[in-house]
Amino acid sequence: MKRDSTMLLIGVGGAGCTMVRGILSRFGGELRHLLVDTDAASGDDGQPEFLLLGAERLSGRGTGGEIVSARLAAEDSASKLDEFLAGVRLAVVVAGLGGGTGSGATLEIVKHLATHGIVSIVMATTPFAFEGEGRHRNSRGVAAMISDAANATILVPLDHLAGGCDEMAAAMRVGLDTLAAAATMFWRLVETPGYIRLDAERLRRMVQSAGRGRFATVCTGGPGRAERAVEELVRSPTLADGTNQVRSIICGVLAGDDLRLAEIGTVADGLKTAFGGGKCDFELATVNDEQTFRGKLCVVALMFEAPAQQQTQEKEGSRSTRKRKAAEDRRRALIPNSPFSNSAPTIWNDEDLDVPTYLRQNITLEF
Ligand SMILES: Nc1nc2c(ncn2[C@@H]2O[C@H](COP(=O)(O)OP(=O)(O)OP(=O)(O)O)[C@@H](O)[C@H]2O)c(=O)[nH]1
Ligand SMILES: [Mg+2]
Repeated sequence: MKRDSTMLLIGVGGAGCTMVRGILSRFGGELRHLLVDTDAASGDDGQPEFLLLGAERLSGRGTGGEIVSARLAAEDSASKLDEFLAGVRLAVVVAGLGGGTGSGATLEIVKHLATHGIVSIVMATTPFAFEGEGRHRNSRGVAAMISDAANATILVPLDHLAGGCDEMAAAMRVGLDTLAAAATMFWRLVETPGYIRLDAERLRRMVQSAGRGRFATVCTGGPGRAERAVEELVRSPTLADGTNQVRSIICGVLAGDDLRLAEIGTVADGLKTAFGGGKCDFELATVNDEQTFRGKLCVVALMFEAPAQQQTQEKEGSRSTRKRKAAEDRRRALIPNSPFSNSAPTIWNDEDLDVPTYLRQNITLEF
């Protein structure tokens, strides 16, 4: 394992560990990584880079879908996690949302990383439609919290990753495989750089305030391959998901020795025009690897919607509007005929000062 890298790949929960194994076998070389799970079975292949979360609390049996148990287990094991973090500056956390561990432990791990100044990017799947409401509830409940805690978050619905599969078994396999293949390409950009580099520190700076993201990869070949790559990316369901304007794009072009400058230009211009409205931060890196990409042109595109700082301000704005609205509703319920019922509340320390103290503090007055 490459211990001196400042970039660490962390797989959380059953699906997260499976994805990391998929990335390792595709990458083929040394890659700094860690598998974490509440289920001892994820470490069964004797990987030294395995951390069992909450061993005393859960006895290595997993959480049975309980997010709270996973959060507590991750908190119990925080100091053990530290043993794997020496020198790490950027962590890529992969998980499947929907169960207990991938959802709950990911949240706590990302918060813990932040206390060490480690920038985190979470790449997680959200459940297939057929998985049932319980798993969707788990996923929805935690996704916003993970987005708040991580520097950048890319959530990919499994339905988008394995949309073309009819059979359930194939869909399950293809879903995680597709994300692992995409993440491997991304890793190659940093670890096996070509003529235009994307080093870990540059990536860290871009990810630091990136916010919500989307992610897609394509591979084409033959004449017009660059144009076709752009067309396929424009049609990609995982990129069509966004709701806001794209603010920054990280684009990787992976090819053999026949990569032409004009092709790089076609891909860069095509993505900037299609997704960034021509004006967004754009970072491009290439990998030239004749053995792996002979005759192919693969493009990995990562797009982020808004700087985290700005998102936070927007969130703060809507949060204070919500708080004010809730205070007004509370006041109407407490003192329905008050002359203040329809005026703006005076909020101090989250308390509505227009409501008498004995009502705010639930004190019963005795006459
Ligand atoms: N495509 C695919 N998705 C999977 C697979 N295993 C899990 N997932 C996805 O990941 C989500 C979480 O499942 P797991 O990773 O098994 O759950 P966990 O994080 O280990 O959580 P607990 O076992 O409940 O503590 C599921 O709801 C699925 O959406 C798999 O083999 N293939
Ligand atoms: Mg599990």
